[in-house]
Amino acid sequence: MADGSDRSIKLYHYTFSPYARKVLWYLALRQLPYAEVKQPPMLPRPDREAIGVAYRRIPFLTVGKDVYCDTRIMLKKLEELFPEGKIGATTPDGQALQKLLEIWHVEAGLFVKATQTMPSDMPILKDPKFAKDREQFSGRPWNGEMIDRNRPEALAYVRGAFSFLENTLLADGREWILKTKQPMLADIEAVWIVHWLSTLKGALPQETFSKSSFPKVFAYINRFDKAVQSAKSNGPQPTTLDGKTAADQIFKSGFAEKEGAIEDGEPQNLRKGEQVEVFPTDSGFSHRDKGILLSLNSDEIVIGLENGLRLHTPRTGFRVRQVNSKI
Ligand SMILES: N[C@@H](CCC(=O)N[C@@H](CS)C(=O)NCC(=O)O)C(=O)O
Repeated sequence: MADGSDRSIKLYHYTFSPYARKVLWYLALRQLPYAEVKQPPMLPRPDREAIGVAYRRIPFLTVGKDVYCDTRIMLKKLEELFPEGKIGATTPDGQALQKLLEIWHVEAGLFVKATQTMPSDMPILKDPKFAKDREQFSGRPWNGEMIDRNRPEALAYVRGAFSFLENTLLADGREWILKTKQPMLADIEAVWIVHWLSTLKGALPQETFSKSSFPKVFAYINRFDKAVQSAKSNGPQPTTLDGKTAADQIFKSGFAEKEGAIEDGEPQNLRKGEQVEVFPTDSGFSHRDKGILLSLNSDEIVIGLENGLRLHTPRTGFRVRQVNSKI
């Protein structure tokens, strides 16, 4: 299947990752069959090394021999590769809202603020190994004093987000963001942070985030949860693979996609076939994948790894440049 038609999905993740949940919910709502390759919450992650991927963040997804890093590219590709019954917005207004919700959560910083609502006495935050791992990941100091200092501002920011959903998008009593009959991708983009925080013990003080202050948001979270649970129980159950079996299968697979090209009008002066490195610029930036540039456009960067796999990332929030370039 070298023609771009392999459709076997594997999700590398750990279940308490809120980013991973976005993809798990998507797969459940779409009732797509997939395998899970469970990962530890911190490095080392030998399963990732086994397929030659330097990108350290969780989750990442493979479809055949194509590796997708970052949930934004995963959801976009799952929509494209499995178009029948897709749940992405179909009108320009809906697409704009879906995209702006994604940008608000990821690139405009709601996720980072949400992580700062965790109180410093949470057991995992007290583990020195975890602290060291996350310092390396974020490039910022990670200790109790810093966590306590950032928390009030983060709570104010997150309260603003609850208030925004309560008083704008959900204000007219709609069930789903795009007024559809079922939850769509726009709902995944709208709900994942408030859902995550509502389940994270100790993150949201009850006096500020009560069900009576934000009745519509809490009802929406609950409604979404039920819809996912029902889709899960009616859909295919995921299989679980160990890293070695997953790697063996991936190397034997075909590609999910045909090879792309450099888009006309591409502003960076990079040529197809040259050696580049690709890495995220917001976190996990010291883990850099190197390979041959295959395709570049405003949505996506694709490189060919030495081991034959293709690695895809979104264009925004990532840097692609010649290896050893100072730019
Ligand atoms: N923009 C990325 C962010 C992914 C991310 O930050 N994931 C967190 C887990 S929720 C992570 O990788 N944390 C560090 C780690 O587990 O190594 C995405 O959409 O996938």
